[in-house]
Amino acid sequence: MTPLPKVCYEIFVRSFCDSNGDRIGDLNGITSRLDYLRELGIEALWLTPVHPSPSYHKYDVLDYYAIDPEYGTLDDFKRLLREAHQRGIQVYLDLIINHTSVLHPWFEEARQSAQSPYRSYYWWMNQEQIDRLGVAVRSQTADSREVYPWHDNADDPEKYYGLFFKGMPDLNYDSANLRTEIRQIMDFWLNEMGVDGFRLDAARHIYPEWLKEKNHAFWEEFGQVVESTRKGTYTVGEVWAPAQEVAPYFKGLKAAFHFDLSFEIQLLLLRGRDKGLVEKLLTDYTIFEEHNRDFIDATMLTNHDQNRIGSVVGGDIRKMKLAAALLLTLPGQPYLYYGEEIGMLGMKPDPRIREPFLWTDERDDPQRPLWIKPRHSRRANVRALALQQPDPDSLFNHYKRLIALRKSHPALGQIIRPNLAAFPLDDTEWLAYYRPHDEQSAWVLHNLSGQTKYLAHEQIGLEKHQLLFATYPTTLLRDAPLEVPPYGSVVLGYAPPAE
Ligand SMILES: [Ca+2]
Ligand SMILES: [Ca+2]
Repeated sequence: MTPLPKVCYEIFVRSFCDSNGDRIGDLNGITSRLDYLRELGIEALWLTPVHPSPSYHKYDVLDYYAIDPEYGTLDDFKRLLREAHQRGIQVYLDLIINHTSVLHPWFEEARQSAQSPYRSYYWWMNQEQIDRLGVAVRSQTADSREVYPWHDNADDPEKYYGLFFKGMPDLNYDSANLRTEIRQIMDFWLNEMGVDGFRLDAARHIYPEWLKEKNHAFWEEFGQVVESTRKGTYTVGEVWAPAQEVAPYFKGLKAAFHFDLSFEIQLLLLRGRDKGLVEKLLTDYTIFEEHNRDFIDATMLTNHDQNRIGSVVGGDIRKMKLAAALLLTLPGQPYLYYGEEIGMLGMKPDPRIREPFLWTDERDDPQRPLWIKPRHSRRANVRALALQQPDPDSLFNHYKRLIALRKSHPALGQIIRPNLAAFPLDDTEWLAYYRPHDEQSAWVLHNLSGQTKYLAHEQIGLEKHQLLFATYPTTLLRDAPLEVPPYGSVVLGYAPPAE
């Protein structure tokens, strides 16, 4: 079985790298940057949707068996996979099966007549049925602001359900034929194309709100189908909800994104004080474990639907370094969002958190996508990668060092059955925790404040330590207190006790 990647990377394909001069990021552009991703230490890629679609983000699919010509061809995709695999990088496909585009042939057929064989692929009701069920109006959720999810279909007496907006009709998994279609799509991508896993979009919405108790059974069956289609396939679900609601999805999906943690880390950085992050994580693990002891906690600072971490912390590179140190020393399977490693900035609306990657400082770097004129991540306020690579103090090299650290120390890189213990220090401007491991345990300390802080050796309480990592050069004299500059992090390794 393929090993579980220790550090993953989300690419918003349109904005990453252009290969053919149309200034739209594409698959060959990604392939041309695989050496960069390997240098950074990435072991898996999650690509945002690549199928033909009428939108710039492509989360409304027209054809599950093709690549949008803007991004390339199936052959380009195969080459990307081959080249990625040669570098020890897995590739996950973003599978959007909660809805299709309103222009997908299934829906175009379905909307023609109630007798269409595709009618049952979607949700249809007349106003009376909608009112009887009391589902005409929904409450907004973190991932959808749609309040009126029922949409008119010309002079059809029935409306169709589209949770996100009228351009994305929701699929109806009570249809056995639809389930067969999805099975064939998965088989194609796993066995004919050879992807390593799926990121499952909008997993918590697969059934509509009035039938949401059917969601968990759906994903359990899905998990079995994936496993029988190709054993060992990785799956990660987008369940944008509190941990309690995420937990049951681990019965069917191997991993789920930890949105709660993402927001806790952001709050921690804004407050400069810890309010029980480790305790919160330990509680979440207990909840997850009830459903699957081998759950994979997919962690991130932010993704393509959240304000970029660089902007959340007001563009302060020191706080971005602290954010990186938190993500990469806590348990879980971390996902970097492209450009985070060079300090890219971005605040909603959505296109503004998905701006082009800055490869070089050239005014008109031909590989830099230009589908949108950047407002946040401009050369004036984000140092391009080429400038950061030779600078040992750059954010990029900080990420690179942390990733290498995580990969080389089993205590830090453990994903299944997360090893974490609190290490209370009586001062909420510190965050300290312990990552126990048979080989070598690690002790992690973060200074959350804007002041240099000192910690006496007695407070660490353990004798045989070795400095594994420090954001800033740190003194570790036996007789002097540990000195940690503002927003600095320190990782110490402890050998197992001598027999
Ligand atoms: Ca292009
Ligand atoms: Ca749905």
